[in-house]
Amino acid sequence: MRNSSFMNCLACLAAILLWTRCQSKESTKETEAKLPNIVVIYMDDLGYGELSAYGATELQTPNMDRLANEGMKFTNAYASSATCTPSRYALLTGVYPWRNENAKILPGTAPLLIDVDQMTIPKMLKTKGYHTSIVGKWHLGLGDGNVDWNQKVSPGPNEVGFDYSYIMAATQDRVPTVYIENGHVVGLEKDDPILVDYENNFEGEPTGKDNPELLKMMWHHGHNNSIVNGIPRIGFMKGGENAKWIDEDMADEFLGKAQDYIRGRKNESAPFFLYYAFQQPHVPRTPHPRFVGASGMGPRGDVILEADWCIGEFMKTLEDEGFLENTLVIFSSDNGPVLNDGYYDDAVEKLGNYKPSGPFRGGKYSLFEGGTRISFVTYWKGKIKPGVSEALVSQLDLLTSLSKLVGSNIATEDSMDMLAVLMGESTAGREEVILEATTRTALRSGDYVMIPPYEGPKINQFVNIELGNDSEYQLYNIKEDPGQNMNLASSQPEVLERLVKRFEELRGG
Ligand code: NG6
Ligand code: CA
Repeated sequence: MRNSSFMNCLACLAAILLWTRCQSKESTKETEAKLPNIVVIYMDDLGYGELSAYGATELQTPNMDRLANEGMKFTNAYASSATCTPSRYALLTGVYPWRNENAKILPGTAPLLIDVDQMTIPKMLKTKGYHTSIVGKWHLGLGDGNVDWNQKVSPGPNEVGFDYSYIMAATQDRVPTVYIENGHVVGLEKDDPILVDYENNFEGEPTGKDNPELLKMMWHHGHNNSIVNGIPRIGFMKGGENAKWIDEDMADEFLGKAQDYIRGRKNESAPFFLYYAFQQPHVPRTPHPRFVGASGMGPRGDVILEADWCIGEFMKTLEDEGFLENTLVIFSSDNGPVLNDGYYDDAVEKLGNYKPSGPFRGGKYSLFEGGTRISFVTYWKGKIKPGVSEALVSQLDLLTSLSKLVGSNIATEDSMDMLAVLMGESTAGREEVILEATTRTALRSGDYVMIPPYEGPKINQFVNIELGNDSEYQLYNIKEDPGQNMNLASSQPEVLERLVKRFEELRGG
């Protein structure tokens, strides 16, 4: 009798313990469930003025517009650099690219630029239980600089925080022209290994330079090495026939992978992070036949419409899977626009009155505003009220701001907590930010931009873009003079002196 009541008691105790454990498990699950999913949609070379929501008159971008008009549209937001690799490095790590001397446009054979011990957005999110993924353009180097593309390619995105990766290694115009899924070249056949070299061609292989008769797209400058799908590329590649991507299918391929990823998260309790890095409108511009001629502006306009369509389809998937109200979507671009970036594709000829940089001077590669001032939108249905924000923000700030959003205290020195600003709850943006273009830097402070003297050409003749170089200091009030036409360096010497001093402090530190 006594024995059995003791047993009863024990059973009771066990039940209570079990119940409390379940309860606490439930409550962790609940807190986890409250963390939002996060999607970063990142365009490649899309200028400030290319969304109708940002003033484009010749192109209609209804899906990008929907994000901008139903979310918070930023008019004073910057990419961290006027080219791709440094911008992407800063976006993911929250570190200014000029702190890392290797953060410049990388060849397809470059080693991984991000240190495997370095903090990144996906790593930070993983400390809070996120599942993380990248689909699209990487361009941050892979491996140790001596990659065998026929083995697992590592370290890469999976070693710096991404649980899943489906990427192109560098750019659409650089070899290797293959997709890589979690370190493995997709579709590679054992008896047709891939060889890649950026210095020397492989014997007997045709090139854009020597075999123009094989080309369906002509090169203008650079881009005259190996030919893939009739398009001459940067770098030499041999083999891997079955693995080579079809350029015109790339948008659909990445969209499909992004959608598959979202659908696969449906029955998972962990929140997710997706970095969806588009390849458009970077060269070579290869719209799917569905979009050929759609813009009336040639392939460059067509691929922007194609990307816009992809964004619409992607957002539909988020909605269909029930994620829309619990997902923060951030839309932006890695650097400003360029028309002729190395191929003859009518981008210049069919431009008409269209202004890819919007009201700004310069474009990709430039220290003028057109290089780094980009469209930047935060969208979260039911959470972020539609509006326009003039607050100064940088893509650098995402790491610390998202960290705040998910209740982590991870932060970097360069990345500022702009969460309230991104959520549209505050207009208190940054006071200053350093701008970068191909290793040259300038300072934006308040309404002013100061560009120190730089040697070198004023214009890059190939791409026909003003680079911002001058033998004198340049000072502009970009609120009053967004086109940077009036150099105030001599009429406002006190402002110039203050900005130069601050710039030197920041750069020296
Ligand atoms: C340049 C290429 C340009 C583009 C750029 C990278 C030449 C002459 N030009 O070197 O076409 O590929 O690199 O663009 O090769 S980015 O957006 O990825 O930074
Ligand atoms: Ca780019």
